[in-house]
Amino acid sequence: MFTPLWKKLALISLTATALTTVAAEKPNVVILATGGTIAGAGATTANSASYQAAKVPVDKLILSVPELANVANVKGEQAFQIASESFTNDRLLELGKRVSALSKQADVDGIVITHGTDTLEETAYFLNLTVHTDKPIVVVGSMRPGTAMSADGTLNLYNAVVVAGSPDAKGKGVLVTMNDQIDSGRDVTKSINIKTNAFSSQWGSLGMVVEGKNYWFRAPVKRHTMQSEFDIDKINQLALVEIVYSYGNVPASMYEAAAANGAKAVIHAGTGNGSVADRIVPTLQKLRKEGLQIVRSARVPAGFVLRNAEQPDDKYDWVVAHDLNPQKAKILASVALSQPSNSKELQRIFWEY
Ligand code: DAS
Repeated sequence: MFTPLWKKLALISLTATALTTVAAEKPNVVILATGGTIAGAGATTANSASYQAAKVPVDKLILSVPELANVANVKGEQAFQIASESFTNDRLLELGKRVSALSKQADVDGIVITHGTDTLEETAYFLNLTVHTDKPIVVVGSMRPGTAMSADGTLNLYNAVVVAGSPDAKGKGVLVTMNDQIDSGRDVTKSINIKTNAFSSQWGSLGMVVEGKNYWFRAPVKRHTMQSEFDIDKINQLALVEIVYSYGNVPASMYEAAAANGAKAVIHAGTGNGSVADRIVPTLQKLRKEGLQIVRSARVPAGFVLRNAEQPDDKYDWVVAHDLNPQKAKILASVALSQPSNSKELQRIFWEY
């Protein structure tokens, strides 16, 4: 049966309109890939823990999850291709500036960053502190490579794109979607190093994402993104901050080495509630007098460090990291000390962020 040309043309333009309308209805989400296990590849499907991270390029990652097209118009960008234990302050700045630039584009509704899990919590907190946008920014990784049986990266990435394209995820700070949870980039930490439920927040997740729908149960109370006094577009160097992991018999030389290395602050990953051995106190007092900021965090994974409890912080002019673990405290101190500060200001910042 012959179809007249005018009918064919009408059909084509109708389909094009329909597709454009559907595309226009879907959010525009950019996936910035940095590497990690989510881009990893193992020799066999049985290799869920032995594999090479940072192998699969972003375009292949997107192709491996065709369902992404049902929830968003997705574009990929390869920022880096590294395992995240190899992140540096320079990488953080480069990534943050790119995220900030993308967030300012009118044709970008949300941003996903695929990332290794080892330092994912540091990057997520860093972006939470410095990117001035209320658009959803979602950091996502995986514990198994995409080549393994029951790989978790596929659904983690799908969930990340759903959340990044969700208007109800706006203004909640930087988010992390792992294992169906939606966590705050501030609170989340990698607490298990070999299971898919690796990430947790001691004050609880913000919500869950299930079958493409977000379920929210709480909102962040600490300052972030739009309410932050720190702006990635104005930061060109992060302050050097070192962490000293404390233990019975820890020598004072560890703290002296941090100072000699040019650190602006040392994060004391203390035993218990950030306790400091009596033989270490004189060294910390000397270093404090020489200008090094002393921040008491704790090697204990949960709780928070109390100011002036067992340690006279007021008397020694020390800062407490509140509930931030040592690696998060390092991120906050390196951002805060990228501009002139003092211990009173630094303590305020640790209460507020
Ligand atoms: N080496 C780890 C990393 O890149 C692999 C991972 O878990 O993503 O953080």
